[in-house]
Amino acid sequence: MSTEVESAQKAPTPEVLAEVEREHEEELVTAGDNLEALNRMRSQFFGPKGRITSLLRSVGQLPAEQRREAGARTNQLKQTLEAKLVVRINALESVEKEKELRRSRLDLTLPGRLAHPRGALHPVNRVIEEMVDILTRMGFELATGPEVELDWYNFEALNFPKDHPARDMQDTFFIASPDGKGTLEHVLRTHTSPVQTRELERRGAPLRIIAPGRVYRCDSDATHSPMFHQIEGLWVDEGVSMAHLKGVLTSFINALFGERGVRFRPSFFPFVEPGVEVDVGCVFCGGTGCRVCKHTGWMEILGAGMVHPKVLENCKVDPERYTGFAFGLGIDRVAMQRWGIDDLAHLFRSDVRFLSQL
Ligand code: 2U9
Repeated sequence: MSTEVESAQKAPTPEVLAEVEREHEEELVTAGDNLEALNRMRSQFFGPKGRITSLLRSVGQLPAEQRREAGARTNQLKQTLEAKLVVRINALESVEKEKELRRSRLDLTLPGRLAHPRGALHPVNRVIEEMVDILTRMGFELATGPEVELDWYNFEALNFPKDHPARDMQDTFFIASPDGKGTLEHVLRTHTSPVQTRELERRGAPLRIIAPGRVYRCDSDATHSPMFHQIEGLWVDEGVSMAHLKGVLTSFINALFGERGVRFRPSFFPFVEPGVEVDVGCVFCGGTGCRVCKHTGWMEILGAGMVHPKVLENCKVDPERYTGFAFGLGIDRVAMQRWGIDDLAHLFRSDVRFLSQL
């Protein structure tokens, strides 16, 4: 390939123009479909320092009588050669553009790239749904209530004595009254029992309800969280007895854990009389004894009892006519047992890496 300087010094004689044309032809063949090479050629021949541009400039150096013809010839050649080049460049550019359009064409039928991965119910909600499903099939209705409660519905109506440890600041979150005075009248509910005291007072007997939900206690370690979940049940009607309590709870536990044995032990809660604690045959060892059940073969699962007559009275239900039983259990503990979770906090961290393993 000859340099720009070399041709700049030549005058545009027919021989020089023929040589330039031949070179242009050769380089056009060499460049082929290479767009970059063709563009380079364009500036080498027709750019400000290009060979044809230099030839045009050198027309002025020719004797006056030759200038006109040499100028016309050179211009004619410039137009012919540049047109050839531009046609090729344009054709290649439109092929490239077409290719690019094909590459970037929008397919509106494709699923969105930012589609959210499918989620799943939280393990606690899965257990709640399962329990609610079992109990509603037994005729219990779902009830809900406030999480900020009055002392009356959370403690007093349930026969908690004034000096009961649960009423201590160490155990319960007390909420300041709107005037800022510490009247100790509002608490974060420590169990879902106030849902039942409210419903019993509002709707009276007969009543068969369950109350799942969040509850709050001043407690925090590997097995206790300041917020956890409970489900409670209450059945009040004429003639409800301990036999109903045992029958309903045995069916409930069998449906939840499979038939592995149920055991009732006497216990005490201020809102029931008599009170019981209910165990299920250990789900880990099947009853032979292991570390989880502390080698007893049993796992404590819920508390229950016949509703204390004083509680019925506090809820404006006649204890001479009606009797009832109630039960309560922690939902998080059941979820921990079911999926072998060793730290309660895992349930409340909302870490998808953990939750998606369940
Ligand atoms: C009314 C009358 C009685 C609800 C009951 C229990 C027994 C019980 C604990 C289990 C583990 C709470 O999560 S836990 O710490 N609950 O043992 N709860 S009877 O008794 C009621 C409720 C409402 C009107």
